[in-house]
Amino acid sequence: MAIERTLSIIKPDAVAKNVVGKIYQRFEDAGLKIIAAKQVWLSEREAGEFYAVHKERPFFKDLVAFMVSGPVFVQVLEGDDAIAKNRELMGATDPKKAAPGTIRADFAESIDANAVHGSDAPETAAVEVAFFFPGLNVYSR
Ligand code: RTP
Ligand code: MG
Repeated sequence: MAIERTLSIIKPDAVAKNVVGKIYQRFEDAGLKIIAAKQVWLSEREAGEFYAVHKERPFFKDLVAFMVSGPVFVQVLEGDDAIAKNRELMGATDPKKAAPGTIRADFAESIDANAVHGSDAPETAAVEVAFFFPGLNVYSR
């Protein structure tokens, strides 16, 4: 399996719930290394740019409003099959449909306030990592 990097965001609801450490523990227990991390409070412009693929979707406005409602923690996870592994740890987008034991099943309230974001493919992971950590390849090792 390939060593990959993926972008993870702990969204405002989970930060407000004070479960950042519990979520980090799940990444580490699954063998994913947190190779970069920072807390940021996104502007509307940044959140809109980050989720630009969803610009035409009916939920876009609510999504952006939610993502700027408080600070988030952004991290790069590295490990074998990191993109799929992180998506598995996260669970389904709607926490009501998320498998038991996943982050969203355990910590999320609704499809809007769903605790975490994770890149969904190698192409989006590369773009999203560069969006938040432009110097990463230079400085991480
Ligand atoms: P994310 O991008 O945040 O990791 O979530 P995801 O891949 O599981 O879901 P995605 O389809 O990319 O949607 C991005 C975020 O938009 C909100 N959403 N709301 N009301 C709705 O039908 C709806 N669908 C999506 C969710 O907060 C989702 O995380
Ligand atoms: Mg997505």
